Amino acid sequence: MYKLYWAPGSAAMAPQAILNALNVKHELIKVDDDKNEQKSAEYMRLNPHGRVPTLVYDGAQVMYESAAICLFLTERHPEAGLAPAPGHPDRGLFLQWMAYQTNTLQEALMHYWHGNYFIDGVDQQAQLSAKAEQRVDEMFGFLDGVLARSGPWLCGKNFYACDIYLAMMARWTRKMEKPAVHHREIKRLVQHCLALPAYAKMLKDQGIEQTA
Ligand SMILES: N[C@@H](CCC(=O)N[C@@H](CS)C(=O)NCC(=O)O)C(=O)O
Repeated sequence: MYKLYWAPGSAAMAPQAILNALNVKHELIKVDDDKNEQKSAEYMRLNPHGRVPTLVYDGAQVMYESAAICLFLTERHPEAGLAPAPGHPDRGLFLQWMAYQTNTLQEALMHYWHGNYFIDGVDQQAQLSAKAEQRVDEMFGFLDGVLARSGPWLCGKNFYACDIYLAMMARWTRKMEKPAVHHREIKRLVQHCLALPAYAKMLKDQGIEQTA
């Protein structure tokens, strides 16, 4: 039994879709970020950074960081085939794309959405956000090229959790002048994810929409 603490449209999207895809018993606990519940003393005992998602497993084990949760869940339930096992030829690329997305793409998206975390001053934050929007589009352009050259998925022929993670990242660009889905292959990947019952259920349960 797992417990996932989530907020709508947050970094909980991919772990939640993966829990559905793995078909494992889990409980969803909403953290209302409109009420700043992620900063409540009770939640911060689980996640001292006051961010979502957080996963509780095996009774009292707690972990956070969305990409780590995706890696952990897919390895624990290998029968679903959402991660290549150690030794599989796709393993290196799979780890690369998970790390790239959480470490590079997601960080640029944080600059776009939350300039105030990085710099003081409204004008400076607007400048940071504009620069980040440009960088994010370059990164999606790069990933689009990868999918076109050696797809259809990030690791080639096999669809994995890193592709679900990319669909989550794409939603975070929805307010940009050029959302990620303006890139043809990204659009195709997101459309595929939207058609997956596990992904569609996550969107419905979170009460959010995604288009491609
Ligand atoms: N790298 C973390 C980022 C988590 C994160 O920043 N979550 C956001 C929502 S997407 C959050 O909880 N923000 C609330 C806050 O910063 O107060 C992850 O992937 O889990």
